[in-house]
Order: sequence, then structure tokens, then C-alpha cells
Amino acid sequence: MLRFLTAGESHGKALVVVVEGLPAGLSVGVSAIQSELARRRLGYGRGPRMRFEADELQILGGVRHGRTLGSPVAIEIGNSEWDRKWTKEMSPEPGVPATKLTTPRPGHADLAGMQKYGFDDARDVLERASARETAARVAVGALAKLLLEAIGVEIVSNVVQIGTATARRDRLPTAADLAAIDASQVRCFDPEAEERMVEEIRKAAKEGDSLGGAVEVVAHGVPVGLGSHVHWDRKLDGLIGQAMMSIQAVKACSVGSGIEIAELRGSAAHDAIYYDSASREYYRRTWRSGGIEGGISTGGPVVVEAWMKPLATLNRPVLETVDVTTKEPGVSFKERTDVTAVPAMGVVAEAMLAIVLAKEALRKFGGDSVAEFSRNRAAFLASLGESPSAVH
Ligand code: EPS
Repeated sequence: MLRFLTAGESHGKALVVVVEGLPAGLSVGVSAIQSELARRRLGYGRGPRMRFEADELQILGGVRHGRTLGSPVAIEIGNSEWDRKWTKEMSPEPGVPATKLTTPRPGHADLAGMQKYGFDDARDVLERASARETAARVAVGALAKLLLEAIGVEIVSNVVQIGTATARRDRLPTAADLAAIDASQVRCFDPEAEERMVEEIRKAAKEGDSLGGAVEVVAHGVPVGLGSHVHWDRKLDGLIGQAMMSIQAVKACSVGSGIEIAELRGSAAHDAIYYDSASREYYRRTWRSGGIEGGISTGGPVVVEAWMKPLATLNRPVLETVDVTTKEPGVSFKERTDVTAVPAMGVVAEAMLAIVLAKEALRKFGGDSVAEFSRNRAAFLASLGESPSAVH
């Protein structure tokens, strides 16, 4: 089973991640992981940290001469500011912080986390709640993407909303569009919407405010048969939902036309089934179900949307709160922050979708080596072609 654990605080020395369950023989280069981390730093509206954060990366185990060994892969991602700024405040040695953050930010994990863990300093919570942790997830996602590439799965995301600015969505982006999307200032596929999004960010920045938005994530080439209808916790859409909702600040997620479909009639809402006798494959002309029916992938594109709330840290602290020491009313503390992190969230959402799909593909096809994994997948698909009725 593919699984991973991350550790590390936003301003700690480093993030570390251990990934277990990757088959042997996967070609892994530091540069493939680095470039995914660099994509996560993209986006107009990110704060100053993303300009100097280099995401220094080291593979500490599980990879030899550029190939996985089947053993756990360990990765460390250093924080650029550690030596210069944080060795005292974030020291693991016994001691006390120079300053305590006692006015929790509404919308952040601060207050509930302080109450739950018995802290009187919001930093004890926010350091781990921070979206910095997503750098480690993106590193895992890079490995998952490499594994999925071996079976022809490609994942692409694009920003479809920032604040009130929404993008046209007349076709699903493919991997061929990724370079253009990444070149957009806000990772948006629609140049006209990009302009409105940038303008909205510029305005919010001027007012010291923050913005939320939405991304669309699409996986092409997902084989039929990932996930299952037999148990609630094996449904592919359920697993994807959990993965998306676990991304910091994401408050909603939909699969396919998940929201619009509710107002359609059944006769118009579903993806009709066709059969191509030349390729001996079933296919659909629409993807309203987001490539998932009954919790099982159908073989069509898996289409997911994730919505992010505006960041809870503002450059102009106006949110009312209470000082946890004096119980006096106040405003939440000011921290260096982003105006919006929606473009970065798209890259994180790609990683999370890749991780879920890789895990489910490994569960379906198995294999201790990549060769065995991809052989098993080919044999399964061939078996469907030989006896198409077996899928009913
Ligand atoms: C974050 C606040 C900012 C972001 C950070 C997430 O960090 P800082 O307070 O150090 O300026 O830059 O995101 C990352 C560091 C990252 O790598 O994405 C927060 O409060 O969640």
C-alpha cells in the first residue's frame, strides 16, 4: 500500500517525508521533484517568502542511481530562512519563545488548536497548520506522477476562479496545455479571465486583503476499475474528496459536474455509454460523472474541482478576535502572508489526486517493480478487450 508521513513546521529547519509502497525500478531524479516544487511556488499574489524560498531538496533514502529500490523513500526539504531567522524561536531545545502570539486569527487553526492541545501561543499550532506542509505533499505527488506516467496517466490543473473572477470552461485541459497554464500569472487557461483575476488580486493586495478561489484538476488516461462500490471507504470519489479537503484552506470539492448536475433531470445528467468495436472499448462523450461511477473509475477523464477560502492571515489585520491571555477584544495578529494561494493550491491538488490514483492503481494492479505493475495493468485491460461483456 502506498502511504506517506510528513513532519516539519513552516519555519522549522526542514520538512521531511517518508513514502512507503513505491515499487522498485521507478526512475526518479531530484530535478523531477524540484520542478514540481517550483511549480507550487508560482502564482501572482503569493507573498515574499515564495520569492526567496528555494525548497532545497535531498533524497535521503530509497533511491539508488536514479531508481527506486522498493524501500521507503525519504526526502528532506530545507527551509531557506532557518539559519538566518528562526533557530531561536523554533528551536527544539528547551526554552521559551521571545514573543507569544495570543490573538488567534479567525479562520485559521489557531484558537481551536490552542484549546485542543493546551497551548497559550498560537505559533505552537500555526507552524504545522501552515500550507508550507504542502511542499512535502508535492514531493510525494511528484513520485506518484512518475509512477502514473508508467501507465499512461497524466494530471493537469488550472485555476478557474479567484475571488469573483471566473474562467470559461469549454474544454478540459490536457497535459499539452500545462506549459501554457504554468506560464499564466495565475495558472489560468483562459487569458481573458487571467486579466480579471490579476486585477482582483491587485485590488485585494492594495487593501491588505486576501482572496479564495477554485481549481479544476483533471487526470487523463485513468484506467477503468480504480476504487470500488463495495465499501464506503473504497469509493474513488470518496478518497479523492478526503484528499482534496485535507488541503489547507480547501472548504469544498466536487467531482465532474457535481454541483450543476443537481438541477438537471436524470435524462440529461448522465454520461451515455457507447462502444467502439475497432478498439473494443466503451466510451462516453461527456464527463459529467467526472470519470467515476459507483465509486469506480470508468476509464474517462477524472475531473475534480476544489474551492479554497480566502487566507485567514491578512496584511491589514481587521478580523475581530480575543486575546487569549487577557480575554480582551482585539484584532488578529499580522503575519507576512500571501494575497492568494489558489494557483499553488492547483499544484497541490494535482499532487493529492496523483497520490490517490497511484495508491488505488497499486491496489488494483499490484507489483513489486514498475515493470510488474505495468504488465499487470496491461493484462487487465487486455482481458477486458477479449471479453467486453465481463465489465457488465
Ligand atoms: C503561510 C504563510 C506564508 C506562506 C506559506 C504559508 O509563509 P510565511 O509566513 O513564512 O511568509 O509563504 O507558504 C509556504 C511557506 C509555502 O511553502 O507554501 C501560512 O500561514 O499558511
